[in-house]
Amino acid sequence: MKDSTTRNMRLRRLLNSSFPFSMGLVCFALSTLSLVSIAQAQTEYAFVVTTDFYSAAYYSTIEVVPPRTTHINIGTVSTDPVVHYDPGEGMVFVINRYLADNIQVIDPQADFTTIAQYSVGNGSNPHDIRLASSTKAYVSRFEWKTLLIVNPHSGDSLGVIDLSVFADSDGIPEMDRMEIVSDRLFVTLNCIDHSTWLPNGPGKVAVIDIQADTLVDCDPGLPGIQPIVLDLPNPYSELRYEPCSGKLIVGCLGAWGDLLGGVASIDPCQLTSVTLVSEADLGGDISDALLTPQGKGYAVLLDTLPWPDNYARLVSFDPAAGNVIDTLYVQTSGTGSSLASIEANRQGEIYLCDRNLTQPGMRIYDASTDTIITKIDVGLPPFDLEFVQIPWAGVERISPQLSRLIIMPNPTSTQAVVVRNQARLEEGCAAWGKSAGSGSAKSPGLWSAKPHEAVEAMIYNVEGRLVQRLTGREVGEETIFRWNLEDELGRRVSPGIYYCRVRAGDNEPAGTIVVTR
Ligand SMILES: [Ca+2]
Ligand SMILES: [Ca+2]
Repeated sequence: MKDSTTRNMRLRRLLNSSFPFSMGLVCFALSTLSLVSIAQAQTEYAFVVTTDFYSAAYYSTIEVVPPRTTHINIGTVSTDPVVHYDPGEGMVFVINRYLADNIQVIDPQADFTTIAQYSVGNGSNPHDIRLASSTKAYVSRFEWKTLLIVNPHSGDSLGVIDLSVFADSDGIPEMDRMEIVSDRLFVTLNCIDHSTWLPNGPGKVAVIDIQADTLVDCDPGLPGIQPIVLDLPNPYSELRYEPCSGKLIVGCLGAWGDLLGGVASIDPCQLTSVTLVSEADLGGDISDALLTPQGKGYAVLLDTLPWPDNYARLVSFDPAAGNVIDTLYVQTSGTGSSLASIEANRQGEIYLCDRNLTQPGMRIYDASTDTIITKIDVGLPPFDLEFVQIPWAGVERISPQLSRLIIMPNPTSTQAVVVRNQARLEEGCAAWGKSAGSGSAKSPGLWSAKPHEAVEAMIYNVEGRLVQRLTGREVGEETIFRWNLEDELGRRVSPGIYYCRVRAGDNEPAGTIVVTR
């Protein structure tokens, strides 16, 4: 316990001293840049759930920066758990699935203790949770026809949304993983036969307006309300938003052994999908898949050879060419071993849950070379993980309407860039705008400022430190910010995630910025 107590004290000290965003503290913030690597070690973790699937299951943490200190078996979870981390709330949510049917809330800033746990319906088999705000969340329920709306902290029910209109012939759509992009919730529907577990038609994605809690019609040309219909059956993996391409990515399994699945890319603006790569291209059944910010794919596969000669492996792939680049690992330890989830972090590493029967652990790979860095013991076989960052001091929850901002190259200059907002789905990928006067409906959900009022944008790194301040330039009714990707000392920033906060009148909307190479 001494280690974790010390860690917590360090965290508290870091947070207490962390940079309220005022002019007077800019010099202080810059003078502490040399402490960034230490701060990272104290503030970023892999949160891992481990399970033997029948009698014991725990959660553990790995500090992301070497020496990768671990804290094993911090607390217990159910034997069928998956993890979601909400950066806005700074909370870990463990979805305790089959036969447990509850959500467990874990606070990273309270030494990763469980602070709440609530049922979401006996026999409902919850599969995922997403927060629309600090008081409203959605829980997908695999066995039931209705998606649950709850208070994410108390579990108080706020209602349900019926998805049975999208179900296959058994009446249950098998709702699975979710993601929110702007003001829309995307819910994968496996659409499998509930008795045979085989695909019963194509996979689907239900789209829900999180303001109105109603289904969005993805094909207005047809009568009734349509979901996004995938080209592939059984969307099985985690549903991940890839901010650089602005697409949602999901691995589709089809059936085990059929090679009819693949990786689907979903456009959350156009409400369409395409197949990036097929199971036949990759040569195995897909159980997980992701894209890195550099556009490289990773997938966990299982050979289609008959048992006991079928082995799991991790491969990297080129989504543009549709072929395997490298095989990073092949599990050869035989019966009972498997590979579970993968996750990428902003340090350019891929974590792989290795459920080797005799030597389980977390395998960590360098995505630039596709070589292993290390394997770490986390106790029982790991099953799922999320990367946890302590919230950046002073930056409030990201406004849902401004949740995704992308730095786009400016065609007239190789250095200058424009901050653009991809969140306003109704207007496509328009530039950040402000309304011409307070209360104008021109740009709902953005901000209002008087004409010609100075509008400032502040760029922060993930530690909450001010990196740069920008003055907006009015172009018609829009304000354009240009950032040359340098900090206030003129040094180019490294690729990664940054947070932008706009100061305009009384409003301070904030959003995420992804800087690519
Ligand atoms: Ca079904
Ligand atoms: Ca398959």
